[in-house]
Amino acid sequence: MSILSDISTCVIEGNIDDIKGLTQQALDEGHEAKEVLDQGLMPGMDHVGVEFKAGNMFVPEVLRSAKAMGSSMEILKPILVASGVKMVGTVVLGTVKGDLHDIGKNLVGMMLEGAGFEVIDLGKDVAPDAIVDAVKEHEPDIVGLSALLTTTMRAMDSTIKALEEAGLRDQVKVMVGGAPVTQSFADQIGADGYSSNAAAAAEMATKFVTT
Ligand code: B12
Repeated sequence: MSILSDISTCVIEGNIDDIKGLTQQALDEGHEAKEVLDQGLMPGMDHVGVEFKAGNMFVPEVLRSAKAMGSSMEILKPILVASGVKMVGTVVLGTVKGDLHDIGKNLVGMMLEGAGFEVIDLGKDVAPDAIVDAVKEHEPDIVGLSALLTTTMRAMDSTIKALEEAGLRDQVKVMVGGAPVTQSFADQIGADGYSSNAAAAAEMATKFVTT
């Protein structure tokens, strides 16, 4: 097996202990950082996405895979950035105001990074104005909003309205998610997309920037 498929296996198995060493070894052996990303990490994460969707992998395992991917990306990212490799797109991500749940949002962020996006994670309890400021500063392709409480879902609506008021709504796609959020709620507040899980969120984001 090649070192790149060993790296894929580390992602699939959530092998945080070995992936950094293998990533460094692959670079030392002359593989380009982009090659390690495209032929090592991405196929691993694609596999995880498929298995998660099929119900064969569960949240803790996906988190571990995403963490393994993140450890490798710590080594690759500075090289990719320095070599000018364009990320697929940029996403400003946050859990909305009043809401402190961030496990799902973090998972979405990791899957987006896995799909090649630069993720500006604003954290949790993020006010609409902070999203507006981040859109002005980072000019992302997509804004991702997470909410886990029926009481905080409304803050998604306020955030979209704040983007409209700032004249920024047409510049970004807004995708929403979190356990209480539904497609019909997303439609009602004028979001561009909704997905029920992190793998589908990354797929949707990719569609937003490629179509
Ligand atoms: C962990 C947890 C907490 C932790 C949060 C820790 C953390 N760092 O996140 C703590 C203990 C802090 C907490 C606090 C509270 N919680 Co709580 N919490 C949960 C719990 C058990 C799990 C949530 C979770 O992480 N799920 C796993 C993740 C992976 O799933 P997920 O978030 O849905 O994300 C997935 C998708 O929704 C989607 N997704 C998520 N975000 C996004 C964003 C985008 C853009 C997209 C496309 C997709 C997407 O992808 C993710 C991955 O597949 C749920 C119960 C449950 N089983 O859901 C209750 C729950 C959400 N909490 C609840 C409540 C009531 C509270 C409290 C009010 C309790 C209290 N009285 O203090 C506080 C509120 C604090 C606050 N202001 O936010 C209720 C909400 C009820 C409701 N209908 O509003 C729940 C449902 C429990 C219950 N049955 O009553 N909680």
